[in-house]
Amino acid sequence: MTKNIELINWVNHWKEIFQPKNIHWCDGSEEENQNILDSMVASGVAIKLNEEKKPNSYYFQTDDSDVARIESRTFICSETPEKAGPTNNWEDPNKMKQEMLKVYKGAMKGRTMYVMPFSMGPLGSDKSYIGVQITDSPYVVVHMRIMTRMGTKALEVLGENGHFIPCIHSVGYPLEEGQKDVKWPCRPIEEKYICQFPQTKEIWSYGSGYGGNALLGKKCFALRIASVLGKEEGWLAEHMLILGITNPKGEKKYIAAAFPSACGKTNLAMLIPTIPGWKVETIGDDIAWMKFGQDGRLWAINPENGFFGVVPQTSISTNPNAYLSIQHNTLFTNVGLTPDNDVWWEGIGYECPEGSLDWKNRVYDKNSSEPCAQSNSRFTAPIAQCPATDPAYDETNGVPISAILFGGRRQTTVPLVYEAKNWNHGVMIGSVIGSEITSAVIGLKEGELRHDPFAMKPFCGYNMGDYFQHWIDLGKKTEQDKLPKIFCVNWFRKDNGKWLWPGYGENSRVLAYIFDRCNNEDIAIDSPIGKIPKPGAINIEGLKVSEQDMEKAMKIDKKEWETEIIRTEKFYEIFGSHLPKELREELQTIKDNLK
Ligand code: SAT
Ligand code: MN
Repeated sequence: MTKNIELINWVNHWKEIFQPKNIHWCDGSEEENQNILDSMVASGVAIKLNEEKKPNSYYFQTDDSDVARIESRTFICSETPEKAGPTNNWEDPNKMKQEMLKVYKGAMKGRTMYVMPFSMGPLGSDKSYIGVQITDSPYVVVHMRIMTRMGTKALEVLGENGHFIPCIHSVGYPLEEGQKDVKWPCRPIEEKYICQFPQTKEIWSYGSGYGGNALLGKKCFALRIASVLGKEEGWLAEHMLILGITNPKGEKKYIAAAFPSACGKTNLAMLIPTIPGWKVETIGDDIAWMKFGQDGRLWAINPENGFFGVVPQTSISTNPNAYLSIQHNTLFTNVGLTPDNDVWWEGIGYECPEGSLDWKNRVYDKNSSEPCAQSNSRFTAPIAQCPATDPAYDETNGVPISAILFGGRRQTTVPLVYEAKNWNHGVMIGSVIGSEITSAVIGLKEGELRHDPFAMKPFCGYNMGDYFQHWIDLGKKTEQDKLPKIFCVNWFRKDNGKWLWPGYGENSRVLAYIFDRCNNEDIAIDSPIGKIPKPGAINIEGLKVSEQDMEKAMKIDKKEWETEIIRTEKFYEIFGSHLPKELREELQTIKDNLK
């Protein structure tokens, strides 16, 4: 086991509070994993899928109240509300701890308390961090084993004197003597807590067993807490995919990209280029940690070791690499189950077999208005088994980033691609990304823009205005030509209700343009909002996109941009004095350019 006194004391401390039946130190081995899976199958929590169709894969259904991250129950417990900023829920750290200790007391009675040491990032990398999560959920253990480097090896990296990020988790469902367990123990929504303590770098979670609420290495650690570490230590923890792209000459570059949810981040990370001779490989589909290297460039690692992806609409045609990644060694949650113990979901590419069960375990009725797979149903699979995995995904140094992309789902205004004139301008672009509301959302009108700065709105562990400032400040730490170039992309522009750009694999054409710009090829021209491709610079050979459509996809409409600027000014108001003056200046420049 471990000689790390801090860890031993910490585990003993929580044992007293949680009062579990026993303690299990996770070694992360194949054998341990199989034992835990077998016991979940025996108790009816998991179903082993058809060994011929989905070898070594398992199926889970959650409680109705436990199907997604719950932002209303996610708290940033900084010393003051100002430190959490206008985009976070703030709670007083001491008050919150008192409140949670009440529910934590005895919360693991009748259950096993698992202790999971894990590394976010390649084992032993100077860009990685060690965490230890305590949990009473075996579901969480088998998921953390895929999503992180979990077990003895992480404990070895921690060593005798190493420090770890403490992550506390309980589903909040103690079992009294003789009490029968339920299939998915958790608490009702209003009794769940997902708390980050930025000052002490702790994570306390209670009442949920699902996704980012419970797999604490992911959003809680790798984004909310890591963003604070990054601010303090001079690096970036971002909600970004990382991909490698190779041109026909064999030259390779790496790109990181941030998009709000439901904009196809996993699809872009695993894209199969349609243009001959180009190759895209995946380093990660969700999170990037970026630090300056000795050479003054930004180097990125993916702190995760697996994919936790949305299942519906994943098929061999929409995302072949994702589809092939989840044919074995995969955990499925809240999808449909076929009579021969295979999985099914909307958009899988074939009819639902008769007699399948939906995610609520009812026989699926094709005529029902409810889907068979829950809309946020997930697959969990190791990165290494994606056919397009980049060999550098486990590289301790990470990969040098040449370009950063920001995007959103915008039907109007934003062209297919444009380039920031400089770093600060790029920071401005990242600060105002968002998606238009497509169907009515409570409190927002259709067509209204929902801002999601840097796609970090639910994931920034401190004041978002200070986060913008951190980005600005980092841009001063190296020579300008060593910084990644920043681009804005929009695959979703429409004309008369019809998409102007085909998207998916064809996005490789835009990536190829970006690649060539990173080699400073003379293929861009100035526009009021940034640099745009010269006519013909994006290869549309063999596409059904006409020159006129291309013009519309690239159009910069003065009226639309005036509206955009008014929206931005209004949005910036919420940050008050925390908004960097550089962002106001960049906005003013665009305003002047449009005159
Ligand atoms: O549940 S997660 O936070 O891991 C996934 C997501 O919401 O992006
Ligand atoms: Mn995400």
